Amino acid sequence: MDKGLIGIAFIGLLAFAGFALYASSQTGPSAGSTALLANQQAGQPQLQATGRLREITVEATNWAFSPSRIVVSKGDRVRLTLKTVEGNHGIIILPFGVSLAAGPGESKSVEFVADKEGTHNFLCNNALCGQGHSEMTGQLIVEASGTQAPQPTAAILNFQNIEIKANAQGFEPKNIKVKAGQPVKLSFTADSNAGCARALLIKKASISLLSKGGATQTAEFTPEKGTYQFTCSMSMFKGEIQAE
Ligand SMILES: [Cu+2]
Repeated sequence: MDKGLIGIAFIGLLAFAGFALYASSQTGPSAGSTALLANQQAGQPQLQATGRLREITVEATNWAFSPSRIVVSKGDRVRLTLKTVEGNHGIIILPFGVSLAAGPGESKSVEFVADKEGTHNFLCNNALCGQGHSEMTGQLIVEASGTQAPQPTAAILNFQNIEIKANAQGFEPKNIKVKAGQPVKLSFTADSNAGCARALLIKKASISLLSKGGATQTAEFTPEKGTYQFTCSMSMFKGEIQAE
């Protein structure tokens, strides 16, 4: 009888040890140790950095980014950390697939390769941000690295000009038709009551325009056949450009 009990206890112990071993093999190393490339997350092929590693921390407060102007060179690998000092904030930089959100006292990081030259707006996209939300903007400037062939001038292209305006009711017009395959020059102007519609985002075309003080901002892109949704920074206001 005693022997039977010991046998049952032994089998139980074996089963438990086996389960513990299995469970630990499923957990693996901490997921936090692998930082995903933002470019990779967006489903694009992995990009090779040709420049330096730049570690940049942007502090978010109510309601500003510091620094609000970041300069890197084309080809740099950027390790960007969003550190929220107070409030709830986020940062999006559309051309590089960057989207981070952090609550009070939190830090979040992402890595990407700065492969697109130019001035790229960044914005807070956290819906919990609060009343100063539309003030939270900044610029990532990607400068040419070394000597490069000059870009062909856009003047020879035959642009389709479109215009979007923003006010407290959102965007106007909300439905725009263009020809696919022909470059579009988009002008965007927001009035002083536009709130979060001061930012116009077209994710599919990696465009983020910001109109402050009634200034007109422009962007150029060549649409493929399909629908290009545009939104404000919090996706409250929407519209679309149809390329046919
Ligand atoms: Cu914010």
